[in-house]
Amino acid sequence: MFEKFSLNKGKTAMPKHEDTKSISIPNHVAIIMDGNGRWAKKRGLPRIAGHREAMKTIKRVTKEADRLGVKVLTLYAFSTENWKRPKAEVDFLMKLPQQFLNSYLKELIEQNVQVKAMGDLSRLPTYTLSAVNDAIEKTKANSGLILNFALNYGSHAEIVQAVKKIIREAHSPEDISEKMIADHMISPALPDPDLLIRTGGEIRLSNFMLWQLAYTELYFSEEYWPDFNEQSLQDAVRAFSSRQRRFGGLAEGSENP
Ligand code: V07
Repeated sequence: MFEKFSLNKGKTAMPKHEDTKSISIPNHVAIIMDGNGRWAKKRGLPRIAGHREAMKTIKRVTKEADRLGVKVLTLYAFSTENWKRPKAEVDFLMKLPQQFLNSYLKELIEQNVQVKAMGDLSRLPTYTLSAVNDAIEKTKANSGLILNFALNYGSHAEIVQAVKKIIREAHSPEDISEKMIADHMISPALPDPDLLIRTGGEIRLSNFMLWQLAYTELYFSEEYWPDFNEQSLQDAVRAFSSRQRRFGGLAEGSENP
């Protein structure tokens, strides 16, 4: 279902824009968009108000990531653990892809953005799945930023699914390699993230892309996701860039692995 493509793998891009000319831009940025409920609570609003605001942030950050020259933006929209939330909240969340796309798909198409999704999409309600598939279909010929939504995604589930696939293909143990495991992941054939951002102040990965984050720079922000803006993304990219500069001379993992 997902096409393969090569994206300057392992290297980072030169920035598209003047104001970030001398910094190295991560090709693939993945984001755990946390703090939406707390953002709402702080304002005396219901949690769902935070989720709604979160969609505006996605729009803002997608534009800025594209402007900076990021090639892939992966967003953790719904985890396999999120089903445990109150039913009313889950029902609300499942309507968000459709709402988001109703308001923004036209703009995404104009921006040449390519929408993708990763996760166990088969468990999503039909209306959610059709909205997502429609966006994937309508943007598949676009050649700009890839906006990849992790939906009903969990890293452990992804690894279990990869192992099942490999066993079904009846490989012998000697054939198993890191590449084979990587090739059987459900995540589309994207390069591994160069930078992971988690907003909302928690310092953990919460079952997100564990295999793919092995060498990724991690950046944790105290800001709640609805407060995250263009400047916040630039700050994260600058932090990434200065780490690249400091460790750039060393082969990956050659020191303090
Ligand atoms: C969701 C807003 C972002 C913060 C995290 C939780 C709530 C956008 C989407 C989406 C997904 C697929 C797609 C287009 C948009 C989304 C869910 C939750 C379930 F093709 N935001 N968002 N999906 N939230």
